Amino acid sequence: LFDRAELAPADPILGLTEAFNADARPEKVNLGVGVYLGEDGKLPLMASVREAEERLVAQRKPKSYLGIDGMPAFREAVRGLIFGTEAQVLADARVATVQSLGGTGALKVGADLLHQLDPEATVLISDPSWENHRALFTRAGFKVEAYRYYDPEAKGIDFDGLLEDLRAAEPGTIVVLHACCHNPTGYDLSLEQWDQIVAVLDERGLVPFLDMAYQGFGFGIAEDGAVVAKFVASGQDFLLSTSYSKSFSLYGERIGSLSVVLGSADSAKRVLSQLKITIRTNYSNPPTLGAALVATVLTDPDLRASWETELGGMRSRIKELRQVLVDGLAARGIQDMGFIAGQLGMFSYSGLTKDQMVALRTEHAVYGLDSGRMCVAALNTGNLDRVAGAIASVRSK
Ligand code: PLP
Ligand code: TYF
Repeated sequence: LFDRAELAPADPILGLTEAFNADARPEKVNLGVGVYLGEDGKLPLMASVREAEERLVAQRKPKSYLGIDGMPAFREAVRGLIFGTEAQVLADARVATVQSLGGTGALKVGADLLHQLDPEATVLISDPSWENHRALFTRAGFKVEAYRYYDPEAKGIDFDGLLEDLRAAEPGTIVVLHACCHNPTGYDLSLEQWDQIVAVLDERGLVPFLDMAYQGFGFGIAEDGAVVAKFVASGQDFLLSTSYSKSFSLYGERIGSLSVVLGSADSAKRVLSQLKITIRTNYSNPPTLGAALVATVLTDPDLRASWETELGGMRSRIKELRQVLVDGLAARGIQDMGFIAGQLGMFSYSGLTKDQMVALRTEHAVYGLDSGRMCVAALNTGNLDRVAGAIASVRSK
């Protein structure tokens, strides 16, 4: 039987980290995986999260099972964060929300639900998108295609192409959209452009699946979440996956949520029952710690304020790092990479070619993706000069 198992290629992003770890050069820099690192080059434990964990440990609670859909206090808190505590759609009980194993788990539970309801539907993802979008929806049984998004000439979004591709999609097509901080390009739609997208999705009877993995890393928590309210206001059904991996620096706790917004409380009840079957037959119920930490931070006023300040600090530091990189490149005669400063979130689509990215890795021990994507959130004052020098060097060849 197992002779039939072929050797699968490594995940293009996580596989790079393995290569990085095996690299003996002390000056190496990992700009591959999307992880925010502090000035010391290490993964931060946020003070608000640490305090919440200390309080939880002090309680010495027994470790019972959670419900299939997760911790009620967590679901309540994140629904407030995503939709607004006073949102009418919540009061109307039109949202089905489950706790998930990170943003990835939310996408997979959502994909499984959709596949059960409409196995013939096509899924559209952005060109380019997070690598795992294609793999995950393909594995869930869907045919996956792409809509135009990035325009390399304009260093921005091909908005006309995007609209055209959405208008041409069959009704019932599932459209995966990055709510903010587009991975990998760093280019987001303006609010006016979102209005047009929301309208086209509605008119064409498409099924929006918003993926929000970086809330708070673009312009702010409320600003980055504004697109959610636009979808709610449009009255169409949609799915929303969220991740707290980055915004709470809780990568390994695997904490996220999936919400499905529907037209009636009855639909929400039926959909929730189906989501629970998907979860039950995969991993029964989710783990507790990440949910308890996020719920504690969001509901305690002091911890909440501290978390918002810390997240704001990460956001503004990334912006500074972008600018220092642009300045460092300019000082080395590279004048045409100023766009890095204006991109949003953790990533920069640098425009470097695959050959240049390989040269960065082999000659300079600077690891980024072959697509040219670099995680600017892993830069610090200690490695910025080297990275700028390395980019300038591969550009001059
Ligand atoms: N969606 C996007 C666009 C991402 O960049 C990520 C990154 O990790 C995820 C989903 C998955 O989030 P998580 O690590 O919480 O599973
Ligand atoms: O794009 C990234 O780097 C992050 C982290 O299979 C990640 O989203 C990368 C690959 C993967 C899971 C998470």
